[in-house]
Amino acid sequence: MRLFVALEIPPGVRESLGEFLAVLRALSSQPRWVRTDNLHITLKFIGEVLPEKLGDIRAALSAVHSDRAVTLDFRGVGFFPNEKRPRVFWADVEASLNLGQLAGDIDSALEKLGVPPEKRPFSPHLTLARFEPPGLPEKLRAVIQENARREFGSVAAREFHLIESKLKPGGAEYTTLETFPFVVAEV
Ligand code: 2AM
Repeated sequence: MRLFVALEIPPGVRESLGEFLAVLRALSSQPRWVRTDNLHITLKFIGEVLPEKLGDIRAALSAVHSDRAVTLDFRGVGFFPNEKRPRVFWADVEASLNLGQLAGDIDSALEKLGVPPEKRPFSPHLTLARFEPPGLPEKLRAVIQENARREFGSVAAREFHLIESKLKPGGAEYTTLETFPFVVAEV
């Protein structure tokens, strides 16, 4: 089974991102737009694991905590690796410092179970579309530039989720397997 750990986004943020994506989708079908229901912030991509490992993964994740909620501000959009030959179009996430700590703790907890650790520093983002092949359709350039600092809302997150991803011809299908409240003692 293919697994990852993610934060969900609240309905208000999902709606405002959905409105923006509907405008872009109407202009061009070219990048693979992420379905609004599927938007999430990945904290750790686990990848393929044997179902027998699930119990250990759940136990490891339930031991990861933070002393306060993670605050997230969704503001602005951009491209990875750059606007010239983009592969990913994302919404920027400005997060409280404990988010990086949380992602690092999840990474370390899973490494003990044999999940390969991240090599790159954690960079929170919300993937909105994937370009295959890389390259921004001209029709989208101006409208994306006009919305480069668009606000989508904010949230205080107190739980993360273990999600199974099933790759289907129509796009990935996600199922939440377990939700982990991570705040132990809020100050
Ligand atoms: P992304 O948002 O940056 O595309 C499920 O596939 C989630 O895991 C996606 O949101 C994706 O992040 C993330 N992910 C991270 N590394 C991945 C990898 N090597 N293959 C597939 N997904 C990956």
